[in-house]
Amino acid sequence: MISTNAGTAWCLAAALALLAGIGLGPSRVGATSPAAPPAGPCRADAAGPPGARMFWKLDPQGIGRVSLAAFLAHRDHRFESLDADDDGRVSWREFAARHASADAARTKTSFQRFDGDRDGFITRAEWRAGETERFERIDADHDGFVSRGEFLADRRRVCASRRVTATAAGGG
Ligand SMILES: [Ca+2]
Ligand SMILES: [Ca+2]
Repeated sequence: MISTNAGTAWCLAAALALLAGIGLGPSRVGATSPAAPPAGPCRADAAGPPGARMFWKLDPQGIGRVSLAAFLAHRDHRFESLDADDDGRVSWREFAARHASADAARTKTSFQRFDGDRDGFITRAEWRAGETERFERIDADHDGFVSRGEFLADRRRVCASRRVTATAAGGG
């Protein structure tokens, strides 16, 4: 009985720590980051969503790192949600439909990166190859795991490059 209570207490503590980590806890973060990135669709600061929330989806138990297998399992769900007609491959139409609010050129580039043989469809094998490549790029220390820090660092890089692209495209 005692050990069950202790376990419950530990879980609560872990949950609270997790909440603090994703920016829902005490507002320590606001005080220490005067130069927080501007709010927008691509916020990826280490403290707040969506970067931390994305990692939390990969690592719901709060272990702090994700294996390739776990990463691919998570990304398989994404593939299945993109494959609207359930034929086992993602067409350009299906892909574009789910990225309607994103920048069109970037969506095209992203699709082509996955569509290795350029036949206009992303197969599951192509998808996994692309996601494996992505995992390996994020895993900066090459220990076979993507840590929370590595993941957030990658989000910051991606967002920074998007801002540069947006400036180049719209800044005239
Ligand atoms: Ca399909
Ligand atoms: Ca790593």
